[in-house]
Amino acid sequence: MPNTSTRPKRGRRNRRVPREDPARNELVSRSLESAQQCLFNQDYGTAFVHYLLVLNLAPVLKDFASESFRFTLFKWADELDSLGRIQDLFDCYEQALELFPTDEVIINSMGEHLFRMGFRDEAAGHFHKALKLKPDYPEAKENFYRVANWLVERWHFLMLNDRRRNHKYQQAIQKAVEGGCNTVLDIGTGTGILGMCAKKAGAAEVYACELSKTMYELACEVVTANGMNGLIKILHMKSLEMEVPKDIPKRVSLVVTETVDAGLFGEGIIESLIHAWNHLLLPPQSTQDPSRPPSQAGRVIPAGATVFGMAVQCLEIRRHHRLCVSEIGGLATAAAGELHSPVSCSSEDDSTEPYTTERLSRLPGGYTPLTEPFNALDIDFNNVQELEGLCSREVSRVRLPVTGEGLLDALAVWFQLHLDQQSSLSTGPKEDTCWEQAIYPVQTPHSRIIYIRHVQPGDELIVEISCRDAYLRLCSVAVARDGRDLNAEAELCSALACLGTEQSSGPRDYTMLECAEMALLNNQPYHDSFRRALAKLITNLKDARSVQGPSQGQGLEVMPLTDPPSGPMDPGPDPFYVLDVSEGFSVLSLMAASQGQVKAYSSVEKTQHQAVLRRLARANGVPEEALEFWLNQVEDEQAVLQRPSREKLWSAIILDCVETCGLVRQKLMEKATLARCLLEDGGQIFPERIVLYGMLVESDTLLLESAVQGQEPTLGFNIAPFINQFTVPVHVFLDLSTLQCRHLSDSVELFILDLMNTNANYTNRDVKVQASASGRVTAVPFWYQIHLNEEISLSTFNQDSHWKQAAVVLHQPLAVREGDWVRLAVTLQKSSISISASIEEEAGETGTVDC
Ligand code: 44T
Repeated sequence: MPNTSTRPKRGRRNRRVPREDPARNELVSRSLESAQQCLFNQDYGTAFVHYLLVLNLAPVLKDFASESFRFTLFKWADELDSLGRIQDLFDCYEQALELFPTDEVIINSMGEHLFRMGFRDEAAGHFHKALKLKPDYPEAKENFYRVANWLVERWHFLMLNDRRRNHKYQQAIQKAVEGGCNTVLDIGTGTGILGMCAKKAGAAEVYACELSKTMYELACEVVTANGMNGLIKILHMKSLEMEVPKDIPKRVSLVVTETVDAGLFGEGIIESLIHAWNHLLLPPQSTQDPSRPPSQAGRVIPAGATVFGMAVQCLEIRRHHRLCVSEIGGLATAAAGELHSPVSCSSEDDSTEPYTTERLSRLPGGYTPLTEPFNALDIDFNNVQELEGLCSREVSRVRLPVTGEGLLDALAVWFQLHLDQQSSLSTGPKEDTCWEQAIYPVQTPHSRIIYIRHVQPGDELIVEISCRDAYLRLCSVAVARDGRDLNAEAELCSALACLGTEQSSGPRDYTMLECAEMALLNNQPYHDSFRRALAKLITNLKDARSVQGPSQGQGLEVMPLTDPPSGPMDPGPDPFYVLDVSEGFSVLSLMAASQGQVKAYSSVEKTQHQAVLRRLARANGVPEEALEFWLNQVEDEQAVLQRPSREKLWSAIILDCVETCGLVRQKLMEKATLARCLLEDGGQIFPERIVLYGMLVESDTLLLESAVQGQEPTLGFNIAPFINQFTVPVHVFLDLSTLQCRHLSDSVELFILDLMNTNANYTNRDVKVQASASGRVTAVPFWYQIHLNEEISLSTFNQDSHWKQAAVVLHQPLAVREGDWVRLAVTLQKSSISISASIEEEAGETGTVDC
């Protein structure tokens, strides 16, 4: 080692400098003192500047001061955030990362700020980096898992695992390239698979574009790993921004693309292809001059598509898109007015989407076809005039014979993608396909029209098909029975009935609710359970007050449950304070207020939603002052959990503990701990306890949705290790009742979360469960029993539930034989669950708890 004597010395001398410089040392120690003093005084901005100075001058102090430095940074960043000083906030993080470039806590925290500000990709990049630095860091893990779905949507796994689809595309591309199309552009390349097919088929030049940054980076990695670096030019841009010769040297002879969603046009394929024909593709093969060689003509794979539609009855769709109940937890709902889901085709409103997507075959409760499938549209992607004419086309009307009896809930849409003359892919509900169908729910129109929804064979359904703003729109506009338009008649009757009433003036307002909020409103067992549990609590508290005497409450007399408190002039008995901190729209506060002698606070934020609650309160005889909006009262949203007033405590706090997707809500236990301190004696948190249940299953579907299964499905290309970095072990939004799987055990209690005694909780638990059949355990689906009190509980795995279920997909499938005992090591850190499974040699008791 010839040079070691000189180089380290220089380093050592450099490092010694600060120690040898008393003035510098003095500055460091004074700044450190000031930093600590400022920190003590909660002057985080100044403390941060002092710490920066100290650590830049004396890096040896990094270990000593890192904790306080981080604390200061986070506090200062929160202040900057609330002041809207975003640039300053990120400058602070940059400075902190110069000092601590591999500090996963700082990186993760910066990600959280980025995320809150809507920079999802950047945020996810930070969570990913923090996790790479410390794979077991629970905060980063939880954050990364929550955003991975947005970075790389789960359907990428499904599409890549779909051998048939990959094979058909490959065949069509190979045929086109061998037929002479030797310059190729792959629009929306994803992982690069179609571009690689073209190259492998022998195309001379292959270009690919991808608008998502994460997918673009993945495509670059994949192409390199498959030895095609430099052979495929990948551009990180939307195809609409591409120009010849700036981005590609000349027009290409083949565009390949699969930029289609369940509704065919939702990824903008019409616009992309019009642009491609006008700017990126050679002119099409013309009928006048068929002699032009394929290398001199342009074409597109897929060549076109046929869209199908079908009217269906489906309770699951209905309860997510319209209010189906006239009473919720004792409250009449009529006064709520028109409630709409954000999916509506008839609406002129930009805030709604024309369709949602579902896999019809997996909808709990199934569906009933009300018509035969009908041909809604044919489109030729090789005909630019047709593409351009699509949006200006007249709205077409079709009359469809009704073939089944039932309630018209939705129009379902799917398509056949014609790759070329010979080969096509179908996304239909009866196909063995990974595709979902587009669902156009039939909404109650905004006007007074009473829409006839009950149809029967012999009726005719009139459906309008249009293509406004390049979205395919299907709208059922009328039902004809015996040749008469039933809706027009109903409208006329309704108009007559409303004549002279205020309703007849102009269209009525409506309020938008998310699909999950709508399903929650329709969930009667949920509201009835809360109503009973609240009534019980209030009765108990009243009893307790009457025993304790007037010192505890001003009024002694116990009011009947249904009686509202007396008017504002009469102070009446001291009310019970109830706080509902449910996320989104919730009527629980109103239900509490309707019990009488209750002052309820709702955390509903949207003014429109508050207005609905006020209308419902008025119509249900709840005095105005019995319901207040908590977020209007507290200045800081983060400080939602406070006492109702300085001298009062809450009788009940309602916490929203399980998200619709099937996961425990983030920071639930922290909230419960805080809530516990704000309760009066005998007060309660709802729910008081939640119990997690799970079971062993063998499900290939879950595997296919979570990771690319080797090289075989992807035409031999090496893609899996790259995209699988975005695998998330917990699957959300599952419909467990219709998931294709084999049950390999009974359900078993996995975990208990005690919200009334947060100290009683643990983070790890070993559970033993016996296999009831032989097979491969690939996943552990889980759900919750939510205990409002000792007697009343709700399951999140139930037909009326607005909740979906979730599942942990095991890292490696576990082979079991019937009768084997399986040990599940369950961990709940923060709010994220992880489970590993192993065969237990000896049978034993369930539930070893490790605190
Ligand atoms: N999902 C289907 C839709 N892109 C597929 O960024 C089927 C959904 C689906 N890039 C369940 C099952 C399934 N220029 O990475 C994306 C996207 C990109 C573009 C450049 C453009 N003009 C575009 C337009 C889109 O293309 C990639 C594929 S889009 C495919 C959508 C399995 N749920």
